[in-house]
Amino acid sequence: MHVTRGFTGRPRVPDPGLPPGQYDAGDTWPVLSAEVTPESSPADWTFRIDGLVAAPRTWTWQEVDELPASAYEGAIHCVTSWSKFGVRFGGVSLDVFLDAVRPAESATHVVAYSHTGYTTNLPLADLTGGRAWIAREYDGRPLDPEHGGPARLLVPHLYFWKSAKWIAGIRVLDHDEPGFWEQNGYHDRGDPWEEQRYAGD
Ligand SMILES: Nc1nc2c(c(=O)[nH]1)N[C@H]1C(S)=C(S)[C@@H](COP(=O)(O)O)O[C@H]1N2
Ligand SMILES: [Mo]
Repeated sequence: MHVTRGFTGRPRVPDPGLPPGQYDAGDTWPVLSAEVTPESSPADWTFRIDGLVAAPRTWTWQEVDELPASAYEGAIHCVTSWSKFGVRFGGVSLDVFLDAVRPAESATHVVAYSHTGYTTNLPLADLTGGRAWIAREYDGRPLDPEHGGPARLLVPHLYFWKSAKWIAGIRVLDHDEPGFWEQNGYHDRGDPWEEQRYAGD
């Protein structure tokens, strides 16, 4: 009997963990950087939250060591269409930092910025509820410099461009202020499940 190829084997059902238009990059982890990887060590790294907060503050690496650590295990989704499953980041939840600085009632958005000058904007709500981290470890090891080490923002429920590498700080605002990619045609929020890739999607 003749069997047409393509009708045998596993049906091509999309992976339920894969957002629309994404593919599984498997074990690879592409590096996407607009900047040259900076030389930055834990000794000179700092993280600041200011803007519309009651108690603006800067943390050193050692001060972050004192905060309760938590992990993210799951997937990340890049707008260039690769997704990576089974990633394991260690860090500190943004909830811990935001509780310390106390955002004003009027606060609605943030701009996250890197030590290199990269910026990305997010609704403040996307940084709360145990969904965002200052990540310092990957697979139990220090985060590689090319992946944003010593520390990066990690917001895995949004496209990965929101996860600013070499994170330096977060400015809390009462309005939305588009960041680097958002000023260059990318979507303001970037929800991979809604396929919010470009402005207007
Ligand atoms: N500082 C900085 N952060 C950044 C970027 C960048 O160019 N500079 N690229 C973003 C994009 S588009 C993606 S997909 C991820 C890539 O992270 P990776 O290189 O660890 O895969 O970082 C995001 N954060
Ligand atoms: Mo990306």
